[in-house]
Amino acid sequence: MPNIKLVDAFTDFVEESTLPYRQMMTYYNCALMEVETKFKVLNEQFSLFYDRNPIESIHTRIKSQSSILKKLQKKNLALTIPNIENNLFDIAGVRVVCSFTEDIYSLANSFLNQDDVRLIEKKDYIQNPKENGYRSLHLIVEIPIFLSDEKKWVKVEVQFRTIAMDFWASLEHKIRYKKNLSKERLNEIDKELLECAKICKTLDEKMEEIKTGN
Ligand code: 0O2
Repeated sequence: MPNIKLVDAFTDFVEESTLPYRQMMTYYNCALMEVETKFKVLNEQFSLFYDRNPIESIHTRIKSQSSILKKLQKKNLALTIPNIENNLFDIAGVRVVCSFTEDIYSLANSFLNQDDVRLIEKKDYIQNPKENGYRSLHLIVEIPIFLSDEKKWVKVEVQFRTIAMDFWASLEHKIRYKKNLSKERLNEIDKELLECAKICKTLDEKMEEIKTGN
């Protein structure tokens, strides 16, 4: 159920700044198309050389209005277009779900080696998982989009996960945000989810071993 006050605040803001807001969102959408195409190209080339596709699926999304507002509030920032552009780097998000952990690093390297991709930040939650067990490789990059009369650099967050990492993260999100759970039950759930994250890690390692024959 969306938070009505947040939705109202955003509706007022969009109405007051219709054109700049639509322009900003169009830039993020164009950047998503560019990045998605880059990964589709890499997937094709990889399958030519190795006879298999390293990418299972690619998802793109624009951050929801209520998430944008919540994140600005968390950072104590007012709802303005410059605040969104200069402080929120995950408005445009791409999730690349890969077959094997090794594929994540090969794809990330090939992507970052492209001369029109600027790395802004890298968080490796595969090498250093979050305390709750979350694993994924996050990159914040800037890529150019070519408009009729200018070139504009736009930030995009790319999350790389294996199928097992994605399975865990998707279900964790659903389970953790279930309402009306007692503190004791939440603690139990945390422990059980951490256990599941370890099982997913073992599965990824086992699959990698089977693939390489070691
Ligand atoms: P949504 O719905 O994807 O937009 P920062 O962005 O640097 O200010 P933050 O938000 O801690 O700080 O960044 P981080 O750690 O890179 O995580 C951002 C995103 O990663 C989240 O987006 C989730 O998509 C995913 N993520 C991070 N930790 C977890 C986790 O424990 N469980 C799951 N399921 N996903 C996680 P948002 O903004 O939360 O939401």
